[in-house]
Amino acid sequence: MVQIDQAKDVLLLVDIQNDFLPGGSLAVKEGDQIIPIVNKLQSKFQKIVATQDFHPPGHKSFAANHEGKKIGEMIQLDGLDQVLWPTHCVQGSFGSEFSDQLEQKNWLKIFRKGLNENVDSYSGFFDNARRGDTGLNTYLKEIGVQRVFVVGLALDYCVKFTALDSIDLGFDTFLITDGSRAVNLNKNDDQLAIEKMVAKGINIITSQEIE
Ligand code: VGL
Ligand code: ZN
Repeated sequence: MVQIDQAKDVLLLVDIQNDFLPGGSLAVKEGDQIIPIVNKLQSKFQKIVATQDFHPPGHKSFAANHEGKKIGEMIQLDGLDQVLWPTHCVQGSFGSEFSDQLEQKNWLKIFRKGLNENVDSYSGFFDNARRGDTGLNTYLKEIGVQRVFVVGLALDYCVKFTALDSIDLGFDTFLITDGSRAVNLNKNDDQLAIEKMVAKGINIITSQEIE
């Protein structure tokens, strides 16, 4: 079992937004099933923060913004490999909002990402080029956080990159598997994501192990 220390532990909710839920434009299979689990977890933490994918309509990760390109195709964006996504989480749209089933009343702060249309931003800490910083690292350190517990969508993109940055930044990091689901553009992406996280020293646990 993992005992929560209210002073040092934070629950980090990654992109639990309508577009990543069934019916959304970039729906993650069974994404809605994490919500009751995440709500129950929230009752165990005093420190809770959330990230929000929040793109301008012209964001270059959208296939619709590249003539003749299809969803799932790879392009080069400022020297980085970029997979093209359906238009999602556009600033101000319903899809960009958090699920109304998600308890939101105890959140300390929301960190938005993906605002620069020229670079994608999977991690809640930095953009994919590692130029832009959301302020999440500084904030967590300011409030005394030492351990980060990550849940959300999608396991093989934003959850994975957020957890990898978290451990790199010196936080003892936990991925809560039943509080997360993967896109699985390629089957087994969820397994590969977990293997990568384990290799970096991230603890893989279930919500049942938290007391
Ligand atoms: C995400 C793809 C594009 C995510 C965000 O939240 O995992 N995936 N934008
Ligand atoms: Zn996005």
